[in-house]
Amino acid sequence: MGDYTAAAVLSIAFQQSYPVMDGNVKRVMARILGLKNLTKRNLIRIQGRLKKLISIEKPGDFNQAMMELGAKICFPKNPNCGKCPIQKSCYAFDSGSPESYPALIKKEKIPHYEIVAGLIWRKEKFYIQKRGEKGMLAGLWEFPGGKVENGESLENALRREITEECGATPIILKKIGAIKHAYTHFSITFHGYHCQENGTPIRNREFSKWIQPNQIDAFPFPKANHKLFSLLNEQGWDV
Ligand code: DGT
Repeated sequence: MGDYTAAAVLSIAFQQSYPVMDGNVKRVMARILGLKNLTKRNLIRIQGRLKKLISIEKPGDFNQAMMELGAKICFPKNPNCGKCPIQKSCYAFDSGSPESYPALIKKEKIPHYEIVAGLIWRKEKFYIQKRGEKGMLAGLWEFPGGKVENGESLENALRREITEECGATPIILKKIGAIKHAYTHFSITFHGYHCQENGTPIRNREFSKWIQPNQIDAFPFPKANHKLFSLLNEQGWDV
């Protein structure tokens, strides 16, 4: 049981003076005390203050009131200070800029890419290639493909990428599916396709192989590819 649930149960069901510290209560207290950042130290200060404030007779009511104050009046944006019963004891209200307490943590926006990649079949085998030893997903095996450019259709992007990488344009047979994956610095939607050679054999490179589905475990692939393998295991690998 987490601290939050434990405090809620102890105070509401057993009338014990444990202050609840959910997100709403932390915000309300940060505003009352004028705390800009919810650092560990400030959270300890908040807890200390709540322990002093909490009603001995009705700790459950106190906790519920604090949580509701946060949920119904002391909103993260546009708090309804006019309706707040403790407006007079609030540092943030006094400051004229209640929203600045606590300061909102700006989430860094990470880019999202649409990625297309193809399993190019030659009889019962498909083509894989090894990524370079430097950079993202270094040394892992992958299917030829890459990022879709602005305004480009998925299938055109797939034909373009494979032609660039393998020196031959494939025939696109069927879409396997799309899966989402988040890396630390960007996220992708990965569209996988069954493809086949179009007369011209695709160019083998130093680090490329033709393998069967039952060999995939022998080659390390990026996480996104494992999600694609799960799809293929469900729907069957054959086209
Ligand atoms: P770049 O173009 O310098 O950004 O180089 P890459 O290879 O990192 O990027 P690109 O354009 O090939 O984009 C593919 C992204 O998708 C890359 O971040 C790796 C990831 N990925 C995961 N699995 C696969 C796969 O099977 N094939 C391909 N081509 N990319 C995959």
